Parts: sequence; C-alpha cells; structure tokens
Amino acid sequence: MRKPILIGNWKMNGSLHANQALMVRVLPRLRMFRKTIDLAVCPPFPYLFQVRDLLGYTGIALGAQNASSFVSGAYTGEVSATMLQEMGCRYVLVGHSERRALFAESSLEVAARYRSVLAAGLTPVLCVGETLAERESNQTGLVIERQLQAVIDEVGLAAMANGIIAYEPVWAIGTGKTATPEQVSRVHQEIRQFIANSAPEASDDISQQLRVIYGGSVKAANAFELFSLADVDGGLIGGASLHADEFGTIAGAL
Ligand code: G2H
Repeated sequence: MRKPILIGNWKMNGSLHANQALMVRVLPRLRMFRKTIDLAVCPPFPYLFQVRDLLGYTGIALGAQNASSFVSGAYTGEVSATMLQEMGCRYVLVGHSERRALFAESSLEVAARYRSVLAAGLTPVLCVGETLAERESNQTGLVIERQLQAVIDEVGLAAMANGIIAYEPVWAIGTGKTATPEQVSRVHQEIRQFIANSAPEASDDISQQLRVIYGGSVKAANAFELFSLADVDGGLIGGASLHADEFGTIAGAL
C-alpha cells in the first residue's frame, strides 16, 4: 500500500512576511492529515531556514526545488544536495519542466542531479511530462520513457524505488488547463508499466512501491476527481499551494 503524498511547490514566490502568514494559516489545516498522508512544502532556497522553523515539529516535511549535480566547488549559483540535507530538507524536486524548458536542463543533467540527491540521502521527486506539441503528435509515451530512462541509466532501477515520480504535462502547468482523468490515468499506468518492464526480474516490487503523483493546475475544484484515480498517489501543487484554503482542501482530497 503506497502512502499518498502532497507536495507544495512555491516556485519563485514568497517573502519573509508572506511565508509566515501562509504557514500560520495553512499549518492548522494540514495537521489533521499528517498521519494519513505525507506532506511537504518546497520554498525558494533563501527561505528554507525560515520555513524549517515554521514547520517545527508538525511532521510536515521541508523540500527544495532543485539541487546541483556537484557536491561542492566552483559552481557559482548552485546549491548542493548535501547543503539541502543540512538545512533539513527531505525531498528535492528534480527535472521540473520549468528547469528543463527555461534553464536548459537536459535529461542527462536531470539524471546527474537525481544521483546527487540520492547520494545525500534525500528523496528525489523526478518530474516528467510532455509538451502540447508532443502530445498532439502522439509522442507522450516516448518522451516520458526517455526522461525516465535517463535516470534509470544513471542510478539503476533499484535506486529509484524510494523516489517519487511526478507526472506533469507541460501544457497543464500554471495554465489552468488540467489533464482529464482518462489522460492522467493512462500516463500513470504507462509509467508504472514502463518501470515494471525495465527489469522484469525485480521490478514488479519497484513499480508497485514507487509513488507516482500528478501535477499541473491541481486545485480544490479538481483534486477529488484526480486523487480518486487508482494510480495517482498524490499531487505536486504549484499555484494552489500558496493559498491556505485551497491547499488544505486539496490535502483533504487525498
Ligand atoms: C506544476 C505545478 C507544480 P501548478 O508546475 O509543480 O504547478 O499547480 O501551478 O500548475
């Protein structure tokens, strides 16, 4: 039985004041769910310390939005996974489509970052998904398989068992468009099947253990339908995680 997980991705939003106000409002709404689902928030790097303190002993975990593939050294602007581990992070997003599209992170680069997150003892949340053009040209399966394969090649399938995969169709991110339940179901099943087929001798356990969550314009109004799908183990929530009522209702849908 896979424990559902809900992760808030604040993206490049927030301020010391706004973070405090959000946490004061959202934490009481989340507390009641912490036994039945895993919960995490991923603020921008400069606020990790602040949010770690605000989370305190609530049982809600801290996450980061990216990590370097390097451990330390002359890599201006990068933040290593070991630094994130030291800051109290438990989860790290890897390969978010905004990183892939806007900051030219290739699947190889994403795989290297995934490896460094694992090496620091943190849980990587690998984001995969297709663009609208790729969906319309029937490339969805192929694109996602390539994104997964790059990580399998880098760390091996067994090392992915404790990670999380987030399916985020690029065309549904921050656009208000949500994939239909049929579209989400199909891709989630395909991801699990691809993992199962990747190493038939050992992978059935891995494919059943692996959590596959959905992200892309999830909000209170569509969360119940999306989270009722058999292969959806939770959500990666962007815009709606910045609103206490919305995020609380979404948690209640899991
Ligand atoms: C997808 C998602 C969170 P939003 O990027 O990662 O954002 O919910 O705003 O579409």
